Amino acid sequence: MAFSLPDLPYSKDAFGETISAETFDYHHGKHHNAYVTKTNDAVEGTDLAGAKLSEVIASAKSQGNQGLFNNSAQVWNHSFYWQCLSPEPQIPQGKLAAMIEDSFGSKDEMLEKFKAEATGHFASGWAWLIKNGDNLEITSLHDADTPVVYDGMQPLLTLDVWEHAYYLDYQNARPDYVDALLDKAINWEFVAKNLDGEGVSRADQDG
Ligand code: MN3
Repeated sequence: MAFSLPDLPYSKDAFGETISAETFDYHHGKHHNAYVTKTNDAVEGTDLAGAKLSEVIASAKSQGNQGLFNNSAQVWNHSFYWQCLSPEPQIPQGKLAAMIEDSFGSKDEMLEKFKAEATGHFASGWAWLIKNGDNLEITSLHDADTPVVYDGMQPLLTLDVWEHAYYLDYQNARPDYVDALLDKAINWEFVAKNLDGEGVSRADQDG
């Protein structure tokens, strides 16, 4: 067995101009797929062959294997990101809505903070809404770095802020991409599900 490229949970043209089919062709079909291929090539014939994706990421980190860490973490990050998107606009409901109010004051304040983090993050990386104990927090991580390897960072929601995530549709206008997705393309049902602390498992896979 080896890792595989997960199918998108919607059709590539489901988001119209917000995220074009061409972006999915490249971002999912080329970039994400390349991370899968490179991870498989790196673990083949090693004692990590057959390990779960999350185990490969943690092992690469502890061994200081930056190449394997980058590729395997990007497999997980993208697998999680696709699930954070919904072609049908949603709003946070129930327990998630209450926790957002407790942690940020209001949904709008949370979205403003998330936007500031995502647009202000220098160069490539990922913006995150995470659960830390009973609090929700917003942060960002550089390059391929991932909540998978941090205690106290239970992943709820991410936006990819690498240029390849938005360049075809928004060119260099990262704020427009972040605005558009936060406004009409977030799967808040998926975000709410991750309040159980099992978010890492939702983008994990067997090797
Ligand atoms: Mn990406």
